[in-house]
Amino acid sequence: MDLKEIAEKIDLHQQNGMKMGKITNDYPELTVEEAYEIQRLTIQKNIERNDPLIGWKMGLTSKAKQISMNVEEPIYGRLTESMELNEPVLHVKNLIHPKVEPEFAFFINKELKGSNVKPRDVWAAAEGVYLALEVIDSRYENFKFTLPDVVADNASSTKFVLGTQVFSPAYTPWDKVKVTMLKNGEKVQSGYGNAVLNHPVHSVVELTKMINRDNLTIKPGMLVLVGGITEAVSVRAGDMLNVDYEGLDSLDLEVK
Ligand code: 0L1
Ligand code: MG
Repeated sequence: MDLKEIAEKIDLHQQNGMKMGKITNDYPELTVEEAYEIQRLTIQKNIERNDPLIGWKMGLTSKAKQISMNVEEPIYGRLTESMELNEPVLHVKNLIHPKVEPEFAFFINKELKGSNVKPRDVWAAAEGVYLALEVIDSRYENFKFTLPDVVADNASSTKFVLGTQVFSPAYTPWDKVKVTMLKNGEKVQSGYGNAVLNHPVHSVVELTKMINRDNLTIKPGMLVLVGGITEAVSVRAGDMLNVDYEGLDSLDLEVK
């Protein structure tokens, strides 16, 4: 199995929004560790195209998603500059079957590293929290995959957009924030921040520990998308999303 060759194939499909068969159809023995190496090699191609790494995302952070995939820990993906939308408009032309989920994004401005990191270390390193919408778009047919497949495909990362306002990490109990998503004026999802590993801060703790296995750290200036607060909602051209984060602000996303 040539991990570099697999990474090249995934990169091609990510860049062109083309669906593909599961990697594990061809390589059923693919391990999660090898899949993270494929992810790293794939994102290395973005970096070589002047699309730098700007942060990390956590996925499978809700108990419901972990049970549905029969896993006991979340997964992570890598965020590059081209994934960030500069305005709340999503163009779906080069996407396959996009879904949107409400999240928080922690802006980390002090290095986080090691296997013993605690919530208070994250609070000391987090300069701000943004309200965020993540667009996921698995490259696999019908959004169906095994754990190594989705890890290799960068945890379905595609696009994200942040709210304009930054919030102090300290004053808001992020686990208690109620989030309601409307699609074309109809309520489609709602949830609380505690859907993310009981408290979103735990997601940054877990990420730090997980990447430490490969001697990686969260560098100052990086963003961390902590995981979906509700189920992800499918979107298509013409849709309008309005997401209310009770007591904080609301985000809109126009789909074109
Ligand atoms: O951001 C996420 O939680 C997605 C993780 C990968 C699983 C999926 O694509 O649903
Ligand atoms: Mg997500």
